[in-house]
Amino acid sequence: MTAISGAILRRAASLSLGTMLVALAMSGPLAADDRGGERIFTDSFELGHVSAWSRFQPQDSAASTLDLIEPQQSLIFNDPTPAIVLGFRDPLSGVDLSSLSIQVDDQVISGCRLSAHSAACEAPALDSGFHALQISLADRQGNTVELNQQLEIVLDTVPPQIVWQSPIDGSLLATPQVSAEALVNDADDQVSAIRINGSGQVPDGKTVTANVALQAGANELWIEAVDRAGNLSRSAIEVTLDLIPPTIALLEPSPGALTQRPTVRFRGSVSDDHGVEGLWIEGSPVALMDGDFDLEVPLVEGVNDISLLARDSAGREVQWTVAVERVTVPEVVITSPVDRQRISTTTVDVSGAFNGSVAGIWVNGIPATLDAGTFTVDNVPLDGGATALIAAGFTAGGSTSTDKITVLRDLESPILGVSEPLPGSETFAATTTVIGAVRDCSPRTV
Ligand SMILES: [Ca+2]
Ligand SMILES: [Ca+2]
Ligand SMILES: [Ca+2]
Repeated sequence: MTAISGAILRRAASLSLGTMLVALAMSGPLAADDRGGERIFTDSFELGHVSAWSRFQPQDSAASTLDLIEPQQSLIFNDPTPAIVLGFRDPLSGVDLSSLSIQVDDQVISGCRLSAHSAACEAPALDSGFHALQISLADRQGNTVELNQQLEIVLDTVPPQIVWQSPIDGSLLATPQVSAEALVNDADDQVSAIRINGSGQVPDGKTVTANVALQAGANELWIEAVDRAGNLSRSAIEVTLDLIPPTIALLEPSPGALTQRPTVRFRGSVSDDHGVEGLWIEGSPVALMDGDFDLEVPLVEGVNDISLLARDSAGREVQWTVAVERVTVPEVVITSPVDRQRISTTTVDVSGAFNGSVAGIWVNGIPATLDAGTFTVDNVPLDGGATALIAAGFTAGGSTSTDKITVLRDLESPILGVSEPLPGSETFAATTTVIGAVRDCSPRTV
C-alpha cells in the first residue's frame, strides 16, 4: 500500500466509496520509478473489494542485444543447411518475439524454435558461395536491432588427391634417409595441411617434399593431406632400407694360388638379404645361376690380381681382389743343327722352337731373336771337336727351360784312295771293278 501514489488518491477522489478513499489516502505521493519508468494505476471494485495492480512501462530507448551464436564463423564447410542460433535480451521493455525476422538471401526463415532469450533455426539449403544473413528484432518499445552477416558455404566432399613422385613404391634403398616427394591436388586448391610421416608440412604449391629417416628393413612412407573442408586423404608406400652388402663365397681358387694353366677356374656364389644385382670379374659381368657362378678367367704370366665386384639390388657393393699366380714352364727345343751333327765351319746358325710365355732365349749366352714361337741365333762359335749348344728360355716369372745338343766341328776333308784299277790300265770289258777306301774322322760324312 505504501507504493500507491498521490495520483491514485486523485483518481480515488472521484470514486463514490468514501471508505476506500480513506484507505487509499494512506498511500504516499506518486514517485518516479527507480528504473526511470512511470507507474500507471488501474483499479476496479468488485463486491466491496478493491483490487489494484500496476504495469511497469519503462522508458526504453535502447535496442535489444542480439548475438549470433551459431554459426560461430562465417566460413562453413560441407553444411548446406547450417543452424542459425540467436541469443537476445532486453532488460527494459523486453523483446518482442513477434518482430524477429531472419532472412538468408532475402528468403525468410520460419519455423524457428523460440524461447525468451534465444531462437534456433535451420537455414534453407544453400549452394557453395556467399550468402547474406539478415536478422532484425524489436523490443516492446519498437527499438529495433539489426544484424547482417555474410556466410560463405563451401561444399567439398572430395579429399585431396595424392600422387607419389619418389621414391617408387617398393623401392629398395641403400641410404638411411630418403627424400619423399608427392603431388597433392585438391579441386579447390585448398589443401590446408599436409603431413609426411607425421611431419607437418605447409603446402607450398602442389609439390610436397620431406626428408624421412629410414630404419633397416621395411619402412612405410605416408602422406596425409587435408583440405579446408576437413576431407582427409592418406597415401602410403613401402620402401626397404638395405644396409648389408652382398656376400661372395669363393670356392676356388684359393687366394695366392699357383697354376701353370692359362686360365683359372672361379667358382662360388653370391648372396644378399634383398637380392643380387650382379657379379663382375675383371669388369666383365658373370652369369649367375641362383647366385652360383663357375667360369674360367684368363691369366697372364706372373701374379694376376683378379677383381670381383658384387652389387646388391640396393646398389651396395662388395669388392674383392684375388691373387692368382700363373707360372708357365716353357719348352725350348733346338731344331737345327741336330744333335751330333758335324759342322765344317767354325760357327753355326742355331734355330729352334718354344712355347709358353717365354720372355727371352739365349743360346750359349747369345740372345736369340724370337718370332712367333721360333728363335734363331746366328754364328754361334764352335770349339774344335764337340761343342755343346744350350738354348735356355726364361719366363717373366723366372721359370726356365733348356735344350742341349752337341755338334762336332770337322774341318778335315775325307781322304780317298783307289787300289784298283791302277791308273792308266786298259780293259775291253763293259764294266770294271773299282776298289779303294775313304777315310775321315767322321764315318757319317762318307
Ligand atoms: Ca530495449
Ligand atoms: Ca576437396
Ligand atoms: Ca643387401
